[in-house]
Amino acid sequence: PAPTGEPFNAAEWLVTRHARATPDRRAITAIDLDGTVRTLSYAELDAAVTACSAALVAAGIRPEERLLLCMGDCPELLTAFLAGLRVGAVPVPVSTMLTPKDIAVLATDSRARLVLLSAEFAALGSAVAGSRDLTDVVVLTDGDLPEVPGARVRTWAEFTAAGADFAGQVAEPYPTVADSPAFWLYTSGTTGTPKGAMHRHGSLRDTAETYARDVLAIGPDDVTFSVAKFFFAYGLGNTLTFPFSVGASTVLDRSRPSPAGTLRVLREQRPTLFFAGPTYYAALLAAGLPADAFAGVRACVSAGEAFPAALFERFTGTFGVEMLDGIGSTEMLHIFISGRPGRTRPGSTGEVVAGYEARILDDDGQPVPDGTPGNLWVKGSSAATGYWSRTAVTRRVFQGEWVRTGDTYVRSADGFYSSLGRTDDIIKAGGIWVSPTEVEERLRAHGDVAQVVVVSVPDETGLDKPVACVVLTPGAAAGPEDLVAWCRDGLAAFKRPRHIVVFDELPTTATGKLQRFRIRELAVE
Ligand code: 3SK
Repeated sequence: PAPTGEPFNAAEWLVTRHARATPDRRAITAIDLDGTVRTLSYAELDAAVTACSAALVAAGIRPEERLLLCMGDCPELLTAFLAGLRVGAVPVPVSTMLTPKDIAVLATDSRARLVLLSAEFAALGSAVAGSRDLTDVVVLTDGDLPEVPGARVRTWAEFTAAGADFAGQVAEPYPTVADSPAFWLYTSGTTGTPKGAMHRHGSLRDTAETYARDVLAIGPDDVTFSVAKFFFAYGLGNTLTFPFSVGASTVLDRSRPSPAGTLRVLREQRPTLFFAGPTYYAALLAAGLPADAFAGVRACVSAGEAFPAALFERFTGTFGVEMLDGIGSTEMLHIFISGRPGRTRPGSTGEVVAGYEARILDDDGQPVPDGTPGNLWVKGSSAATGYWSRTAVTRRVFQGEWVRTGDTYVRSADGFYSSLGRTDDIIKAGGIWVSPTEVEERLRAHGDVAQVVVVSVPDETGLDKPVACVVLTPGAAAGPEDLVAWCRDGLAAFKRPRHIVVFDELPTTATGKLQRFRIRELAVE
């Protein structure tokens, strides 16, 4: 019997149908770490995806088994992701900014069968050793391979060559339907424990239609470039789903984002749609890019954190480019409230994207009138089906068709939504979640720290950054710089507090609970 539901395989939809219709059209322009540029047509990408699919089958990967991808943005990352979809497996792209310990947690939690690393992250191989379900590690390298006891370790070339005899088995994609499990993206919560948001094949098409087609009016001649990397939900849509939904092309840059590198991409690759977050737009302004840097870009898109009005106006005033702010989430896969071309308002995220519904509720779940802040909830078909193995938190966040965003918002009478920050204590810095609990735990492990609270404090451009408010132990020798360095060593670097504020004592309630809101006010002063 056929599987229930509309047959739909996202890899087939994103690549194979274009490889048939427009085989020679460019799909990817890839800039490697040494600056060399490679291009792939749709036909070449499709062939690479088919070869990788065969290699997955040869490795014994079964539908719905997880493939952990920890790789810089390069053609093989997109190839492996698409091949996973093609064979019905579940690729899990993970952050390249995490520590080996963090990656080991994700390999174990996801029960990954296969881990794929690009050369610059090869050392993570030893971190995933001992992960219970792991059988294979593949490294995109011509050089040395890491030792991973208990797993077969191969280069990308060895892995794909082993698929040669299995091509016949992947001539057709695995018969997924729109509702089939497709891929997971991890997100962290207030406690720092990562949650794997599980997404369906159909959701990729849904975000392409609601946002890329209806808001961006993307077409085959567009060229996308996303500073946000592929492992973010935001980057995945910008880099892969949106351009490939219409047979357009994407620019991949494997290196760490820098204003000089971005200027080179703008000049040499001429993207028409540019995606980043407010912290990066502020860095581009501060770097003094020439006023015509965005001359070839028809729209810049921003997401990840609220865009301060003054920064929005300075950026658009300096570069004369349209800026579309938006809010999405890992749970919703992409943007559901957005500015639209010709309809943006500085300081406001924008209007609800067609296909989604939003509502603002008070703490009792009752709708609040326009102009009154409340909790933002959203409904739309791209919502994740839940978090892997996390029932309690899934039930709190996914309630029927509605998803709790955790953001406090206010709606104007004419339908524009503005962010007032997070409803919980979690911090978003540079568009990336930082759990205050995790940073506090690290600081508490330092012998000179008696008490600590980590809060978000706006910097000079109005963008939130983590700041640690500490009480030191009597006779403590460590200074603020030592404590920042302590965090940089023990945590992923992006989680480190940008400042340490030393207090004699931290304010508490009558019952002795730390008053986070008051501590935040004091830290701002
Ligand atoms: O943070 C956001 O606003 C966002 C946007 C698109 C996709 C995913 C995310 C988290």
